[in-house]
Amino acid sequence: MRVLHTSDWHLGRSLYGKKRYTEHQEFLIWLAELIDSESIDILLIAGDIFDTSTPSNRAQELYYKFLCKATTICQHIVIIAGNHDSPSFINAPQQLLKTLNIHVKGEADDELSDEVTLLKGDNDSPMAIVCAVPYLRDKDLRRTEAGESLEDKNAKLIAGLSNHYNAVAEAALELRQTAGDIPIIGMGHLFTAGGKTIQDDGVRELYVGSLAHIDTKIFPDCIDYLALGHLHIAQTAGNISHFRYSGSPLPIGFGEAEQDKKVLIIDFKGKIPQIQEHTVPRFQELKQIKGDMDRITSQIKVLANSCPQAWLEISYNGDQMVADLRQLIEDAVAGTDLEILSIKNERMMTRILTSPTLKETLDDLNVTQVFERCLQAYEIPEEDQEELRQYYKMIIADMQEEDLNRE
Ligand SMILES: [Mn+2]
Repeated sequence: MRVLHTSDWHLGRSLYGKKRYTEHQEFLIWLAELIDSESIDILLIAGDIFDTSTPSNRAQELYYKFLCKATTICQHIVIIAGNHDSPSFINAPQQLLKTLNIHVKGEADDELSDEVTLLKGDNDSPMAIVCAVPYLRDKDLRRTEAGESLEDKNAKLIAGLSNHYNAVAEAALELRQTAGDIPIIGMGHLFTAGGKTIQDDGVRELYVGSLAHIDTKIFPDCIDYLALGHLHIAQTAGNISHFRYSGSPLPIGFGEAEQDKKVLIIDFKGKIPQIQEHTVPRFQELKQIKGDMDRITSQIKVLANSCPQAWLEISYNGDQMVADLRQLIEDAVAGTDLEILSIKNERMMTRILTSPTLKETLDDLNVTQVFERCLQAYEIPEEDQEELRQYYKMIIADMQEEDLNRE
């Protein structure tokens, strides 16, 4: 039995306002061909299918067209929602998709055994048991009580996750008693302790500090392979070789641009998984250039030859103040197919951040920087700042967890 594990597609994502549907389309065509040529039986998608909880019609079209194709070339597809997905959106077509052997799990069920599915192959023979645990939201995991500390909250979150996975695993073991000695595959969308992230990937900022870091000990021993999503770099969880993040197939930001992106193919010999990584082609080159004006112009010349269609993120950090930076850079790319997505003047940024008298706009700052500015402006004592930062991150995380179109 062969399984393919992928996650974090973020369909509908744009980069500095530039839409990325073409890359996603090319990825999905490539993926369907791989599923076919590698004779995949089960496809697992471990969350963050979409970038937002209200995906555009075009993003939805990509998703459904892919599913329509994939269901003709593999036997089962199991999909869980991630923190970016709307649970109710993912669940809405559940009954219809079930008829095509596509199993979607948008949110935690009251009846946890409903997250456990026995997948059957030819002649109705049992192939695998999948524990499809979606991204678990705060409200799924704990009851809030007045006056509880951050430590109380984190301890409850971790206990809630651990209980959830244990209950699901128990249901899987019970099922295995009748189904025969087949693999138990876990799924999840969460940040495990020690996970690698990258600046500006939209994951890191939420977790720096003391938000719950989940030890892989919470996952029950009976899981033969754990297909995780959420982190964009392909990696093991807790150094356990059969607990894996596939990572995102496309670089979500320029920071990820130089990494090889992967999907994972797992062959089960009995219950033992053998894992191979498949590198995803780069459908769009993303290049970062950082330096003074000389370095920027010379790098542009190099890239115009070596990587002529690349999208560029340029940071100027030279000593001189350059007033017409944008114009100079636009002149340098004129006549090439290189496309500039972002120009950052780091010299200017540093001055803005240290000198509140200079004009600054919200375009120059991300939400974390805005909050830092508030801490300064209200002269919050140093010793109170860290706690406020943590509460702020919790509020941002809660806002991202709202399921706006549920009704
Ligand atoms: Mn995620």
